Amino acid sequence: MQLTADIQNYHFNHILLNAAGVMCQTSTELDAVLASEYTGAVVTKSATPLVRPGNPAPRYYELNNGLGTINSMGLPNEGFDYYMNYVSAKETYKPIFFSIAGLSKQENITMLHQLQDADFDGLIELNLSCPNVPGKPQTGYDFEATEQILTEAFAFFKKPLGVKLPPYFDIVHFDDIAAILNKFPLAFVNTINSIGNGLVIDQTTDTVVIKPKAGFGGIGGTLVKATALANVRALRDRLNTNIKIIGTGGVTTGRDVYDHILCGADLVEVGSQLAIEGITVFERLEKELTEILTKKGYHSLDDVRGQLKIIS
Ligand code: RRO
Repeated sequence: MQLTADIQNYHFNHILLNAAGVMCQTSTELDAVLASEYTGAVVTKSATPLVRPGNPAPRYYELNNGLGTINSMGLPNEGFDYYMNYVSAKETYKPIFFSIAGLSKQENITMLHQLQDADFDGLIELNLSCPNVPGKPQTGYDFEATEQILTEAFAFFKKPLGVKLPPYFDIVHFDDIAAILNKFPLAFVNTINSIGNGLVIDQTTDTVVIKPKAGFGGIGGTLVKATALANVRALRDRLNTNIKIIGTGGVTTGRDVYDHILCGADLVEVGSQLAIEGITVFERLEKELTEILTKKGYHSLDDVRGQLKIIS
């Protein structure tokens, strides 16, 4: 079974990879994702210009019964130069996504200039949707700011650039964000980041489960699958066909991967379940996906991608 995908000139031998933030902060973790036989690529932890420790602990919590996760990591990362050194030294046939999340437009533009000038030949993911830095709203919910940063970026940036988006919840917001994104030669759109500012309560102690922001944090895992699928589907329907879609959110089984592809995803990322299960999740998910495709008599993902049926 061929489980492959392409974004511009980049070929992916497998469609699964980590979601930014999970198993990708250190070179050891990045190496582990690249070394898995079942990943098609790796994405780095979103970088800021300088190293950041992130928010105080506890800042990550797994809900009971595999429902999902809440996090308020607060962008802990080793700093832009660390990831630049990593990708520059790395010899791998797998594409690398270099994720950046500056705390201001200027920080993002500065990092994009550095990426433009470097001999890094992978893809770049501009994270417009971190929900967890106190005092910093998610750019992806500010349509004017989103258009502004993309206008400034594409004035000079020539490498394959995509954006990581927050989830949208209203049809008019799908329409509006797609209209903006379609103005730019984006290589891909990654949807969704965690659902921002959820709240989880410990029933024994009546206390929030994470410390930052009085317990508010980004929700991932099974709880967000329906929202993730809706965003993949809505954006696939609205975006130019040359903008590829990375589906992220709620992937814990091969069926979840299949559903993302049905909605139009080209690649599928695993966040919470990778954190919970570890690197072997990729093998399990690919095997479960292959079983579903075989049972249905499909030979390629092209038979499935975007083929979601609706009730007439
Ligand atoms: O580091 C984080 O708190 C974080 C980031 Br940058 C993000 O984009 N999404 C998320 O759930 N957590």
